[in-house]
Amino acid sequence: MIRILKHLFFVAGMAFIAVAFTNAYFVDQAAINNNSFTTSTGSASSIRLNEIYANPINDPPGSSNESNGEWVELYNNGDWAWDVNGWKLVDKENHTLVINSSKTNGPTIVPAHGWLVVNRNGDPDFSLNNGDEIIYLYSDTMASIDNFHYTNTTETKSWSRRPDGTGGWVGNQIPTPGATNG
Ligand SMILES: [Ca+2]
Ligand SMILES: [Ca+2]
Repeated sequence: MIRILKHLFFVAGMAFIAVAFTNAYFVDQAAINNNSFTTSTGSASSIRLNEIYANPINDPPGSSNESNGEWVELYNNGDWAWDVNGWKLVDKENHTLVINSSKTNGPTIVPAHGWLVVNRNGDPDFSLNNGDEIIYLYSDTMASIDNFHYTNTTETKSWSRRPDGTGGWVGNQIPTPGATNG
């Protein structure tokens, strides 16, 4: 009888250990799967230049000052929000605008499948030429993310990717800062 009880305890113990290992395996697999999911969908390369508003009405009217009206919209193709604090916009003359809350007028997060507007906000160096211009987007570590070259603009109209984030660039668009293009 004692032998049978010992045998039963042994079997129950082995079963308990087996279940414990199985659970551990599934937990690890979930962690691994989750990790690879994060890596494949949360990427700086998901961020794109999406809309450029280079030719606003002069402020004040009659002047040539556009430093408070120009902006660049970013779009996030990914499934995870991305913080672009410290990222840089660089123009053809190699002038840099550092993206921070003073340029986004708030958080510096580009939501998943969402937009973030970066305003020039009076920056004295960086500018969006109304004629020939190349705008480059760099990460905070100066990784090249995206760029766009245009040769002309129309006052109060924008250059826009259509559709957002993935499409080609189209000029003479009605501006849609922080919202879908077109
Ligand atoms: Ca301009
Ligand atoms: Ca837009």
